[in-house]
Amino acid sequence: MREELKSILEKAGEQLKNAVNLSDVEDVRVKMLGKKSPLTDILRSMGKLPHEERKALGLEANQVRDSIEELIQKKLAVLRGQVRELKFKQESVDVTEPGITRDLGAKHLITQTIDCISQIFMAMGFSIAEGPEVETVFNNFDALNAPKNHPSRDLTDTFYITENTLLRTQTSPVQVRTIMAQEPPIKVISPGRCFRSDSPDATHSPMFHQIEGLLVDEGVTMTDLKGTLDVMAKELFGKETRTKFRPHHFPFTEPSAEMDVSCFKCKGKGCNICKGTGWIEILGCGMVHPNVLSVGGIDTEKYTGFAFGMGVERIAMLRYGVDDIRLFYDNDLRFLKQFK
Ligand code: 2NM
Repeated sequence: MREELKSILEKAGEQLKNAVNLSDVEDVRVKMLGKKSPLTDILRSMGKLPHEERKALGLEANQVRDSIEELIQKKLAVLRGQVRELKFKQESVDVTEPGITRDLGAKHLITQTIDCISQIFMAMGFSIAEGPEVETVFNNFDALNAPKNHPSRDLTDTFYITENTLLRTQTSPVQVRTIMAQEPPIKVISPGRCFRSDSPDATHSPMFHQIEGLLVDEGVTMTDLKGTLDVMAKELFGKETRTKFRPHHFPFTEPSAEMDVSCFKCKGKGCNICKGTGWIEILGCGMVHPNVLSVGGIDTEKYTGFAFGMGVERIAMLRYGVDDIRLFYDNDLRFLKQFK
């Protein structure tokens, strides 16, 4: 029987060596340690043996059983390791493989320009005010001190919806709403879409964007206006940019001015961008007319204010070297993708 035990252990070792998966190992366990295995037969038949022999053989049979169990556990560990490794291989990602590049969208050039200018003014403490694109004639013209016969009111220049409503021709009606709703100090800018009945050409579009600004407080003067807009010009076109104010006329400001910046391309020497003058006109501005402040019930003896307005498209064209305003609205991806 000792021989038999030895051969059982050898057989189990042999079979385990040939096992290739977990179920093979389970088969070996049933065959070699199960109820119908030769080893169980031996253990069962030992009852008939004399006491001493039974003890010695029992010990050996148990050792064989433990050894087989140990071999099974070792084999299981090896197989489970192989299974895990296979799974790792199947699930692993080759990080050196080239990625799938997706065509990302981007903000429109006009939106980028508005964001940039808004950022400059927000850094100086201005907040953003918005209003409707369909406005009242009162907010768009009357409240802004525009004479009843002012040419900008003409049907040929303005898109009227009814006798009393129109598509705003500037974003100043937003400042009018602000004046009527708030007490000084007021410090807002209003970026937004405007409409004028213009035939499209390289510099005109019937839909365009403006950013206007308004500051009302005690003791506000023209120097505050010049200082604020000079900061903006330097942020927008570079630290070395100089500014110059020329007298002008608007119904809603008195005095009024236009601001030029020194040409960022030729630094003032004269080139194609500044048409040889060294200067580029970028906005209109002035001290808010008392008639406008009065619309909001603001005490014009106590408060003064400055205001300014600029065309976003014009600034975007200068900044990005675009020579035709229509390119912004053609939705040609070959143009739009250049500025991602
Ligand atoms: C400009 C030029 C000068 C302006 C005035 C106002 C208001 F509502 F406060 F009176 N908002 N914007 C203004 C002043 C706009 O655009 C060329």
